[in-house]
Amino acid sequence: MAPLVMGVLNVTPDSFSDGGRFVDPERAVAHGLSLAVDGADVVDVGGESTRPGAAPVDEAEELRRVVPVVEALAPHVRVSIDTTKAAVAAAALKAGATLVNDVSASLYEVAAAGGAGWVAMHRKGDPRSMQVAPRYDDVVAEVTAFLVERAEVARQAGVGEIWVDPGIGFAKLARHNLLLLRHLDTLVATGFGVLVGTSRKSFLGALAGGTPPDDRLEGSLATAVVAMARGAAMVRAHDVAATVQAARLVGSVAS
Ligand code: HH2
Repeated sequence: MAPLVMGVLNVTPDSFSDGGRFVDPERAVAHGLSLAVDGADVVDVGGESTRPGAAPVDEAEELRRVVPVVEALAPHVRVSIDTTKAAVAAAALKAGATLVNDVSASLYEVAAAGGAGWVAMHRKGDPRSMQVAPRYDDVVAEVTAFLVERAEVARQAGVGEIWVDPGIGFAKLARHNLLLLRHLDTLVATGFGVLVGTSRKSFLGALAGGTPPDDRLEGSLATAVVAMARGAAMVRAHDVAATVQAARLVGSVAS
């Protein structure tokens, strides 16, 4: 079976690659629908940027950004809500989302209460501090242990669909990201579904000699293919049509 593709829809003024393009709800909904047409299995709606250095958004503003967009998209495509706030996750589930994409790895109770799936992502610190000298003795072992612990807690709390995500670019240097991709089999071996998001991230720009976010398609696809070939069951991407093609190819080779 082909790995799934989660399409990114940032309803924010300041996301690192598509910030400001979809703040208007009508444009956001239109883009979400186009991601579905392009083959996204899930559209991931976010109202707060997690990029390094991003300023926090207050709850009322985040609700105002995401709820109408989730409501409009949910009848047409599976919607995940990318948030770290319990109230935003709960409101999005009420509006029709069925997956909580949680970069704080803390909202499993909201997912359990709403009968939704849950993504636990690894990071250290918050967006303001996370790229200040991240240090690991063994990044693969530390990230895996953290995610397994979170996933077990969520399972105990009654979450039926659990995904784990190594958090590429979140409190990680380029070499940490590469190690996590190289040894993704360790995370896959835990038995939890693995989600990976490398799309347009800055380590790809750095490795390719300084390309800006919109020019990182090749690196995004190459790393998505590596992740899928190593067992990731879902990848998170901005360039959905190209990533869906790559996912189908990986699926054909694997089966
Ligand atoms: N990356 C970003 C946001 N959410 N969620 C998961 N599960 N995994 C990721 O790797 C991940 C994520 C960052 O990308 P983006 O949404 O494009 O940017 P921003 O946070 O600036 O809105």
